Amino acid sequence: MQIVAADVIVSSPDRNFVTLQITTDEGITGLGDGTLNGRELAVASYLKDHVVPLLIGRDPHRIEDAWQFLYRSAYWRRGPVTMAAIAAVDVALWDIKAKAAGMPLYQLLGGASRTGIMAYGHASGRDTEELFDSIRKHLALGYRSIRVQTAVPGINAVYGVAAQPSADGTRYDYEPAQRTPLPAEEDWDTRAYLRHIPSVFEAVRSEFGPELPLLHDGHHRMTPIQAARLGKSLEPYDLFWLEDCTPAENQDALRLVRHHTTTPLAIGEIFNTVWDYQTLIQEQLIDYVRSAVTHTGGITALKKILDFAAQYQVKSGIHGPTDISPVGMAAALHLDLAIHNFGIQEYMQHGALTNEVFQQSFSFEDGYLHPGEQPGLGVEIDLEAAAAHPYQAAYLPFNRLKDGTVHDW
Ligand code: GCO
Ligand code: MG
Repeated sequence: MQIVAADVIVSSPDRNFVTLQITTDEGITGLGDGTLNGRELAVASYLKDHVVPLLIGRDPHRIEDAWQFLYRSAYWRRGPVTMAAIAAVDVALWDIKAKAAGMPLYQLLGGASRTGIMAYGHASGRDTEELFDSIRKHLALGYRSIRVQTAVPGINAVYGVAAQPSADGTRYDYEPAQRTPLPAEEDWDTRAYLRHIPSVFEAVRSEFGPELPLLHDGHHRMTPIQAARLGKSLEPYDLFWLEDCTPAENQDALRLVRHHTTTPLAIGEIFNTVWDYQTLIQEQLIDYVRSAVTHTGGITALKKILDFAAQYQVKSGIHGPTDISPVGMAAALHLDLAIHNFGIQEYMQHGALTNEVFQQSFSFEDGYLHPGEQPGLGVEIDLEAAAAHPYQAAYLPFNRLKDGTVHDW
């Protein structure tokens, strides 16, 4: 088999997506996701201008070789743009291989290790009442694990809270990237946040009881000692995990957090290779790997990271916000089903327009996802529907402190 074409499709149904479609001389096509929120066109150009010409004529079955070739021949290694582009190729090749084998992709990754994939959804509210309603709504949708984010008194707009006014005054509802010519400016106050959050979890536990797995995302905003304090103050509420408590470019920072708290820690949605995890995994400083297939060089690379993590009892918690396309989500679901050290899968749910562009065969029942039994990933793209929603510039927001200093968002 030979690759005869590779097309980069940038579409914006409910939001922007970068999709790679690889076509073979046998007529089998494969899809890969290269969406990098707020920087989509950089990946599209990397693929179109620098990668597609290298793919034509290659044997699509040689996935490991393609991965090593794209990673090493560029000379400039790692980084989110490069690794998202490699991921798009890698996942498209896995899709082709599984379609050629006539099997759902998870079968090629070792077969199912479980019957379903536990998923968590995003509940949020501006106050306790709204938060409780949101949790009840998620339970009614079938979620059995819930991430909890709330507004903080004294802060105007906080990451993760739907229904709050965003920086331009409209509702969030909750898609953080906004179709605006400039990134929206939000505000932040770590002391106010640290004072408020424990009371939120106390209220949620007393309303919903001790069983419900609860998660929380700190979104990179704390220093190590602040994160340590938060972890410690949340211990009575038995969190499933505290996510991205610090910006983890400096892996050593997590050692300090870990020494102070038994709250489980998850990190890595903005990491892109195993090298970002080396200390964190080897020293067991974290409990969950948050990387997406899409941002970590694809199934080939994320499977290796998770196999490495398994030696240290570190589990998966694959990133699944709306900026991972249905193609990237499907890739995650096949991996989730196959690996032994599965932890949980984030599942935020795409909008109706996105589901028109991407036909999917996964299911979500009683809190569990399953990728389905279609050969390959189980996702097809409707090119006409995609073309009807051309790219629209959109940016993630950013934060400033009260004195105007730019802070992590
Ligand atoms: C999460 C993430 C997302 C990111 C988004 C940025 O835990 O799902 O933090 O909400 O903010 O993916 O593109
Ligand atoms: Mg996160």
